[in-house]
Amino acid sequence: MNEEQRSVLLKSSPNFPPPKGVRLSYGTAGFREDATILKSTVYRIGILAALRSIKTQSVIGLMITASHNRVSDNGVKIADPNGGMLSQFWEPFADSIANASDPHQLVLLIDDFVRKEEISFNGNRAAEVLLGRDTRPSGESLLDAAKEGISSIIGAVSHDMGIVTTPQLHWMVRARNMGLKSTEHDYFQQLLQSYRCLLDLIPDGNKTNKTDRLNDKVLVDGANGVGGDKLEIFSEICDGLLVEVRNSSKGEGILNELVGADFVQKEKVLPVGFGPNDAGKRCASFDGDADRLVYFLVQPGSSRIELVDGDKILSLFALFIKDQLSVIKDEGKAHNSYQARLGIVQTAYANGASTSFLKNLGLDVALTPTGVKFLHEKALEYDIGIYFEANGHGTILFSETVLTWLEDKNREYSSISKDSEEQKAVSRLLAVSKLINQAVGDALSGLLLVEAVLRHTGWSIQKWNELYTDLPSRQLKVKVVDRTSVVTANAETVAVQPAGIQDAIDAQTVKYRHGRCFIRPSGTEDVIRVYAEAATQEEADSLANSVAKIVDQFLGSGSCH
Ligand code: 16G
Ligand code: MG
Repeated sequence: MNEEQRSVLLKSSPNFPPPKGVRLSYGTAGFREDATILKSTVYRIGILAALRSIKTQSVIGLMITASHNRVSDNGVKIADPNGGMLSQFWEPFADSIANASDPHQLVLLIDDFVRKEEISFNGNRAAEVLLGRDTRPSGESLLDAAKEGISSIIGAVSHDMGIVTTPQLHWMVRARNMGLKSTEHDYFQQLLQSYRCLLDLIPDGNKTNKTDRLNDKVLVDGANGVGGDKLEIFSEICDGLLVEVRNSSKGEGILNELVGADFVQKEKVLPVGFGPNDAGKRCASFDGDADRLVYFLVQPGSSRIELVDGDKILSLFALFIKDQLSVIKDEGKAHNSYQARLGIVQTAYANGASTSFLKNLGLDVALTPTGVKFLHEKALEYDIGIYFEANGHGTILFSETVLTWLEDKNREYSSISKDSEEQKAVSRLLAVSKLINQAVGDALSGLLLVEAVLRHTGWSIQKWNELYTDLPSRQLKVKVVDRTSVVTANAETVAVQPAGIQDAIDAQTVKYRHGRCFIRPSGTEDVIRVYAEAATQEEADSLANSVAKIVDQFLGSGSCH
């Protein structure tokens, strides 16, 4: 780093002093804190984004959001050149600069890192960062801090994409780096065309007339955030989609307060804006930055809901993709030995009933630790990798190889068997690869794919929900002195530290029918999480409680929730 660069950094950084007495951490998905203490962090992550852009010689994304957290929080995360999460190798650098106590220490850390990573400032290669933010009121001033950080790296420029969903920003970064059209308009057009393509290919027997469809709209809870707003814009240009958005950011409600995918999934109660009149209807919920999607059904005469979670969405998608692949496979056997490898990726939180269902379909199911970056990485190992967390984060990834194969097949069928079932299956899979966000899980595109698949199969949400019955489960969190003293292995299914704790957990678990239980340190809160599953709700509750007590005994005093 030359003198000029050093002095630019030394000049701007004193305007962004770090908060005192707080240890900041990039965590599972970026920094998240009370918005009032985040300016210095966002400024510093702006610097990181510019450096990452120089290093990768690509466009990088910087998103200001705290997802499903309360409105007074905010956060910042980075989208890498392929539209995925920031490389884990850069996370320690993010942590260290966020916590640098003064400008000199900050510049020292940057200098060191730049040298180690061999980031070259020569050649005037400009860094380019796309900026996005959700609807939080604190977003605007944090955006300014990000811009300051970016522009304190000489030659770096930022482009403000405005208020967007997290997946939109990831999509834009990926598209830019692939040399594709990358505006919000382009995003909507891609969704529109691929969604229409899937509707055009619905088997004749399942095509519904317009009157039937009018009675079959999907009701969407937008968490009082950006996702509902974008869905409203989209539904205006998409006449094939019948949707009623509730809880958009323009209403009176507060972001994520008693609404949104996280609330619905964790509490299993109706979000604000939904009531008894919605009983039996197909409802969906986004989280605050629209990268999570769950569906639900309103129970007659009750505030409880029947949750149709990420596992069920995954199962619906897996069935659909598997069916399409089987049509193509049969045709191709004689002269083409290629078989697309379809893989499913879940975490230990996936309901055991979903995993059994998927395995019974003959599918390959892999488990990874919690957090999109782990699932995404694993899904990339397949030709078509479908990943979902139960909480509604997920997408379907198509490899270059499978896309080329599908394009070839499409050409082949066009000349020998146009409009055959085989060609339709190929076209459907190509449409899915364009509809579903290839960068990261996306509630809006996920919703469109669910809607298209339900219309394709002619299924109601009730029928979909009956694919399998969830095993009763319970999640608890236990406050402990030091959550890092729990170390897990085998995709968080085994606690290897503290010594002896897993044996104690196992001794409880075996007492319960269909018992399954694991503990893990949260990546976003200072707690140990407990997950338990068993044949009845009482048993799941009892197992979770007894394991929470074990955690408390092993890890010192705390309280269970
Ligand atoms: C973050 C993760 C999510 C994970 C959750 C777990 C992303 C984009 N988000 O929200 O995947 O399920 O953290 O939280 O990776 P926990 O570690 O507090 O249980
Ligand atoms: Mg989110």
